[in-house]
Amino acid sequence: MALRPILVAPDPRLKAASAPVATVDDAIRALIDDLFETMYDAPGVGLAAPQVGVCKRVLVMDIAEKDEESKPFVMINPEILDRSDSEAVYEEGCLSVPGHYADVARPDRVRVRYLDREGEEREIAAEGFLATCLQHEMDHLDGVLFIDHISALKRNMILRKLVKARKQAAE
Ligand code: GNR
Ligand code: NI
Repeated sequence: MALRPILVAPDPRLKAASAPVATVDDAIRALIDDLFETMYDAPGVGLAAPQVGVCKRVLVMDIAEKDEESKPFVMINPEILDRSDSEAVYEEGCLSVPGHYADVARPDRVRVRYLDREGEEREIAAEGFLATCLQHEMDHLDGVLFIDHISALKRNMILRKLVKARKQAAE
């Protein structure tokens, strides 16, 4: 198990579409372990493989509150089967967009098919914050960040600040 560095926008690797996993093997399970370790350390409620520079369709999530039992989720090659017409708005953040938050509207309910850690096909119906997180993580697999869902003005302001912060950190 290892912590992996999390990429920060703007980084071309966060804009790329990730490739489906052909076989769920021990190498994929090792990646999953690293994603969980990195997500809990950050801490965050989700993490997608491209955020650590691995362009594979793998994500992990755990939206349990601190005082709740942890509810780890792994999804490999997730696909949205259905989305509701009704939307919900949540304030989103992203470990790859540190320090910035914005309201994003997304379908309130989604049904998703995916492979679990054993490579077994599963389906989940998610609503509320879980549905938002799931869509946020799945977006990463297509090179999409939450700031791509807000106005270009706000997005460019955030990206400029991230570039400036990176330059200052390098000094
Ligand atoms: O930790 C995270 N919090 C969060 C809050 C609202 C909506 C989505 C998220 S996901 C984010 C971790 C992350 O960047 N996952 O890709
Ligand atoms: Ni994110």
